[in-house]
Amino acid sequence: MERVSWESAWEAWGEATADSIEKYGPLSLFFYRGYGSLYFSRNLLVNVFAHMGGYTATSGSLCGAAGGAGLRSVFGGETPVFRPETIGKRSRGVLLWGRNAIETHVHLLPFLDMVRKRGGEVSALEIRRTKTTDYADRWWRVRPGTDALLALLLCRELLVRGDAAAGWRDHSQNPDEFDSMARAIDAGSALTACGMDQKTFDDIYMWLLACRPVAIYGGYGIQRYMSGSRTYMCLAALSLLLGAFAQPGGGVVFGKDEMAMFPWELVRTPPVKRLLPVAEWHRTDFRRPRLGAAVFASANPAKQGPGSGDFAAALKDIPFSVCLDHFMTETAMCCDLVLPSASFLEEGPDWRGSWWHSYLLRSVPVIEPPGEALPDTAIFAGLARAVGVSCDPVAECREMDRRLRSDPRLDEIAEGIYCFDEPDTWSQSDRVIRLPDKPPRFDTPGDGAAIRLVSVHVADYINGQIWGVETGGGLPLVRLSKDDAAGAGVSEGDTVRISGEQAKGPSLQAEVRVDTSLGKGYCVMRQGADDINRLTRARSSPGSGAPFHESFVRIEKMYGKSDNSA
Ligand SMILES: Nc1nc2c(c(=O)[nH]1)N[C@H]1C(S)=C(S)[C@@H](COP(=O)(O)OP(=O)(O)OC[C@H]3O[C@@H](n4cnc5c(=O)[nH]c(N)nc54)[C@H](O)[C@@H]3O)O[C@H]1N2
Ligand SMILES: Nc1nc2c(c(=O)[nH]1)N[C@H]1C(S)=C(S)[C@@H](COP(=O)(O)OP(=O)(O)OC[C@H]3O[C@@H](n4cnc5c(=O)[nH]c(N)nc54)[C@H](O)[C@@H]3O)O[C@H]1N2
Ligand SMILES: [Mo]
Repeated sequence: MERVSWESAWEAWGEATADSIEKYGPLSLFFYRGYGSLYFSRNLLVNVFAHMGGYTATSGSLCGAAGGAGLRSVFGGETPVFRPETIGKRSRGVLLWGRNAIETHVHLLPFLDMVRKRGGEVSALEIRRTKTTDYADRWWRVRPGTDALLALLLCRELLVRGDAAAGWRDHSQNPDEFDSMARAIDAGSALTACGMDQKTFDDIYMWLLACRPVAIYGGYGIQRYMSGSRTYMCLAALSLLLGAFAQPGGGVVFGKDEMAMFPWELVRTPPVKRLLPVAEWHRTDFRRPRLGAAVFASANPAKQGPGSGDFAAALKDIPFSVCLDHFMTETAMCCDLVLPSASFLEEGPDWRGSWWHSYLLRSVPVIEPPGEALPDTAIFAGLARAVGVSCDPVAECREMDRRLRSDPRLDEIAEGIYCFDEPDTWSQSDRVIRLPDKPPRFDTPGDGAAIRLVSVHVADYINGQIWGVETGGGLPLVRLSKDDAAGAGVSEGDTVRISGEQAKGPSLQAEVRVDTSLGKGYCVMRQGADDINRLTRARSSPGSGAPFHESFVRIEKMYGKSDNSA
């Protein structure tokens, strides 16, 4: 890396951009934007490319795209809203369905306390013991990737026993279709596929009946499977049968549109545009027609994207690449030009919505950016100048600020804090939704040598960011059930090699923890650990999601614990 001035950086970037357009057309400009920053102004950056004739961007997300798509398909394209206040005031039961709230979403705790103070209960459905299962009043274990099936089995039971909420049919476009589909499921083999015994199933069922209205608080892990969007459709169906829309406090909670109040009219429609699925854009077949200049902003796909081992090679095929970040990330290391971005405290006025509450924040700079760092809007304004297009994201951001400040729907309740009256979709008594019409495909657990790799979020990291976190310098840990540890001939403390499905594929070393709370056939590691995404497969699930957990690995012993210490 060589230090350059801003002027020469913009000049090089501008030249590469103009060159790419001339040789391969505007679709050769690639903009990969992640969620490192949720500032509204980030939506305006593409205007610079729209002025140049078009661009290629990514579809979906590495995060909640699959689940979100499932819920939108049920709600006719709309993202449903479930306000946390409704949980606190109205829900009697909260089922944390694969949501490790105590680890990743502690701001939910005051609302869970409110539920408990009113005599309600909190339960969890998990594939392992977590801080959240310890916190919950009770928890049940399900086999990874079978939640859609379990939800449908619960629907079937409600229908067969006549326990479904009165009037549920009035809230559905296709009640008959759903009813016969659910009843047709073979309960015995489906329960085996879910890795559950009848007693556990009955316990969940009775809890749901006793704790209505139930907020099913879904997680992100449960949608990192090929069935991810279907899982959320089935959770919505279960909520409906339990009485959602009849009484506030029941429904599915899973993020919401944090850009709901953004003035979308400020985003220019490009003459041409192409979307590549975010989880596998770097596969060769997706890069035709070719990409000539790529920009990565607020994202670290070289570490956080599935199949990350192929990222560097894909970039070698792109003549010019740029990364905007605060840090020298794995992605930045692969790029030709690295541009220092100001952080959220150093820029603005800018705005943010939220994926869970209904407030907007207007943020102003409180400190100067260090060194020569600039806000992303100013960095893109420099590119526009270098290419000679008249587009200024800094001015557009000011216009956005002006519009939002004068938006009559927003009420400033404290300095920089605005609230708006966001309707709670699940509490609307006139709602009609579309239920899933096909059962999820399911297999019965086999005893293949390869086991599923599930990676989970942890409080110590912020996604892929572990700057400043003490990792101890040791090997990453891999958690295995007793059976799988015995099957691989390893025990607690051993060092193992974990390799992907293909022979000679990438591998990494890890230290074994035997976790008696796990079922057979899967292992658990922390997401954000170095190289873990070399083992995950780059493919897309419906809704352009990233099914990280549909990856299988082989585990071989390298050294025993005592060899290690010796
Ligand atoms: N401190 C901190 N907070 C964070 C983050 C962070 O990195 N650090 N990341 C943020 C982001 S971007 C996200 S998306 C969220 C993620 O928040 P969560 O959804 O809570 O996190 P995950 O670990 O992805 O998944 C939650 C749980 O799902 C379980 N699970 C996996 N597969 C299955 C399954 O098939 N069925 C069931 N029932 N359970 C399953 C896992 O064991 C895991 O405990 O957290 C956010 N909050
Ligand atoms: N194996 C596995 N992989 C996963 C997951 C998993 O569970 N398992 N979880 C997935 C999930 S849920 C998510 S959300 C993704 C996260 O994937 P990414 O969004 O790619 O990951 P981050 O590490 O959060 O990277 C965001 C980057 O943005 C930078 N940044 C922050 N603010 C700004 C800004 O204002 N401007 C600019 N230019 N940069 C900024 C940060 O420094 C950081 O480097 O990871 C996914 N990857
Ligand atoms: Mo995420």
